[in-house]
Amino acid sequence: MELSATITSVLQAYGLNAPEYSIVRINSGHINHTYKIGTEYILQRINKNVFLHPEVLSKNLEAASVFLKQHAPEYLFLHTLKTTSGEDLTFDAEGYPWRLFPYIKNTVSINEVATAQQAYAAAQAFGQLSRQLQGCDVSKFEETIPKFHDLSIRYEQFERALLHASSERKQLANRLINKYQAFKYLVDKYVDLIQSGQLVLRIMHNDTKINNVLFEHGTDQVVCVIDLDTLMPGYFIYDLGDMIRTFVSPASEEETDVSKVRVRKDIYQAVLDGYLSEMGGMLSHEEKLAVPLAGSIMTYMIGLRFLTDFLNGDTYYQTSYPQQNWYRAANQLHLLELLESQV
Ligand code: ADP
Ligand code: GN1
Ligand code: MG
Repeated sequence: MELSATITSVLQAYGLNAPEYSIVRINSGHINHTYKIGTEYILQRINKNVFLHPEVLSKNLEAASVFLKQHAPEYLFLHTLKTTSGEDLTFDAEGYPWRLFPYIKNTVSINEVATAQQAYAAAQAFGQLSRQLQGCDVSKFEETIPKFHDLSIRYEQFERALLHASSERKQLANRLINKYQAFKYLVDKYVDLIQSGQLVLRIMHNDTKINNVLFEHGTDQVVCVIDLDTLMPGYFIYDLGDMIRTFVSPASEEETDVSKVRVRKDIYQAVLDGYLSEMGGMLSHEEKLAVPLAGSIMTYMIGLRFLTDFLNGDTYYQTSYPQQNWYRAANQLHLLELLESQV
């Protein structure tokens, strides 16, 4: 079925008449296909190759929503709308799950942090989500992607990709491969940290990059966090680290000129201050000792994932030009080198 016919029939499931709306694709995410429907809705096609059990996404959202309604009724938690038959998802003819959200008006998402105020506000918002969910039964949540942020599994996936990569891609990535291998000591640090048992399993957002926050248009105020597909058990270093990864540089992970990738110390500090303003009281003394590792672990992990995807022939992340995953991996390597030279 052609895309507009698919969207028309998906919208019908929600009782909406497609010709009444302008339909605009939003390209900022790497995983799902997102469409703005008029000024009322966000329609998303879930990537079924990434989320093999989409009903788990709905189950986790529901668990969080029920808890928050009871314990933090004022909190703006983005929940899907139901189809006319009361379902959270609807499936198209190709078996892709779709879902609908209310469009949060008068908001923007950004791909680079411009000010320390933005960094503080976004970090505070991600911290607030986990703080509000403190006390919620973690066993009510399932992993939507198993072992999502397990760095040793990500390293194994990288090694497997090396075995199966085409000689052309391996050749192109030779320098990056050697450099990423040289940072393997971070896997050991990660394993030691997890095995120490000092980190508490909490409900984390697990994808805290800066474009997963909606800012009020024209201000540095956060309206809400979005992209809750990986709202599931995890450790605080995942959220804090992914914020450091995506907030501190004035150039985003898409920048192909690595000389523009920098670590802004004031922004780094604002991330810590904003996050700890919410989570500081929750984290143990031992957890706080892990704070300096968070940025490097997540930058290494996501960089490895970009490189792995390049070696696998770009099967996971959406790309818009042939070497995009190579450039993303090179960008993240540069950021990692900067972060590691500062500890
Ligand atoms: P992906 O999982 O592919 O990253 P997201 O859920 O992050 O998809 O959505 C992609 C983009 O769509 C966001 O960065 C934001 O700009 C916009 N967006 C998503 N949901 C909403 C919403 N409810 N209201 C307004 N904008 C939204
Ligand atoms: C993906 O969906 P999006 O674009 O917010 C990815 C994250 C990576 C990020 C890197 C489910 O996030 O883990 O950190 O790309 N999400 C998934 O940009 O794999
Ligand atoms: Mg996103």
